[in-house]
Amino acid sequence: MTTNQSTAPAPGPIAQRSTQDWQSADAAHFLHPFTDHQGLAARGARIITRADNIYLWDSDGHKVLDAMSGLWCVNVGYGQRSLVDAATRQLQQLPFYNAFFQTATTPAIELAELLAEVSPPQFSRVFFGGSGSEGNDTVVRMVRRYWDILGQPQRQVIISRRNAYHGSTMAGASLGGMSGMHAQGGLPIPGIVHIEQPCWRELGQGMSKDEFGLVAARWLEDRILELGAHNVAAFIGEPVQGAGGVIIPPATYWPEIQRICDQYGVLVVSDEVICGFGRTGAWFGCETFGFRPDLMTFAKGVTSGYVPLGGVMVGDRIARVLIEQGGEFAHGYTYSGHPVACAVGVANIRLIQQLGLVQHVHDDVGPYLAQRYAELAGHPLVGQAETCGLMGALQLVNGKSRDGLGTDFDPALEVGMLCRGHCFREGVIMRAVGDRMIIAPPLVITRAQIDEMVALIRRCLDLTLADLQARGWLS
Ligand code: PXG
Repeated sequence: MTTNQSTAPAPGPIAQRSTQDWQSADAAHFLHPFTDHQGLAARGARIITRADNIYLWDSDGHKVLDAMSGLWCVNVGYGQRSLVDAATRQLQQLPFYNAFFQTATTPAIELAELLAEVSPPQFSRVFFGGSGSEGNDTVVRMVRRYWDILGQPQRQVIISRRNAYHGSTMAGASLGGMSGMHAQGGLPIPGIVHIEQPCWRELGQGMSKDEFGLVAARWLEDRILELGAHNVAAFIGEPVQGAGGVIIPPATYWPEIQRICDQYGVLVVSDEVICGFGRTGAWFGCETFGFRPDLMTFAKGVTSGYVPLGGVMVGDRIARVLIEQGGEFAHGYTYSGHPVACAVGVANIRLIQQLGLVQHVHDDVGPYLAQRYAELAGHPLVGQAETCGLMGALQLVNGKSRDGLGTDFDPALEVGMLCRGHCFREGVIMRAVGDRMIIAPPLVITRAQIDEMVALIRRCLDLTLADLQARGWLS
């Protein structure tokens, strides 16, 4: 072939293929992530065909409010022209070049500079990858390399938490604390251990939230002492656990974690893949929760999901050692610093700055969501309603109208999934983590759109309640 023109027949426009046709081709060829394919084939995938602002449309023209920002990533909302233009310009000028052999591209340099500007002051350098999982793989190799250079090669162990999510690669899934993931593929890899999560609802009964925050942080100290501080390389955590169900730690937790890590010389890694880029009402979640990490993993919101990009912000303490004493760090990806992804990252961060989205979450829509969620706490199915910035969780419980508190449903009933089904049909996307209904809408959402979203959520809670009543599952 001497031509770059494809000889394959062009796929027909969307209108020429029915939803059913897409669904059967999907079932025949596409293995989806985290999916039971027999169940999917029986129901058929929902085919999403376009989006604008905070709304999606499927192949049947059904409009839905995307209260999950795609997958916690479309921070600036859909249809932002400046991101599309940045990608188009870069694709035309230089679609790819690598950063391995004494070369760099201008978008990667520009994004590195901009990330240093918006990150906390200890960060002036970045290592790029293609996703959050790759970022966390980089973290594991980098912290072990750091201690090795410093003559402490036995400092290998990384401490994480049960019910954490840090990705799906071997290192990412090992750092994560999902037992279902560990069971598949012989994980965790050696040198990764887990402590309990700072979930007050599950583990803090009988204590105030602040008391529990200190207790939960001291589980880290206990584990460091058990392992021997000289063996512990780092502690990693999401400021707020996202995929684990929007678990918001007590205010006392992170400062105490920082104190403990400082005392024992353990590095602190903040996984900002969900919390970064304005989600909590600050540029990064560590700023909201008052700690000072040595490394920050990022992905998702760095490009608002328009193209894949991730990486690690490397604190000066680590960068200095790697650069001045380490020689070559034998690590990197073909797409480390991909010019198109980085050009979109630059346009995305500039847009967040121009629109003042971090302030918008902090001062306006974050507090407004908190207020509207506090009202939802009165719903007979809702045992707890919590928010942090533009993340929210509603815990569904049984029998609240009987005793005012309620109890958890039998997990086998999959009440969360029932509610999620009502949500999609009614036109709002929420995630169900067990019976915890979670949201993380685009940061561009307005107060009026929050009202619209909360009205839809309330309606879905009502429908779920009626459904449970009809099935005789309420006590
Ligand atoms: N860290 C955190 C905190 C994440 O939330 C990753 C790392 C991995 O990023 P990549 O780009 O490799 O996927 C994530 C990803 C869910 C869900 O169901 C959440 C994620 C991914 C897929 C599903 O909530 N978060």
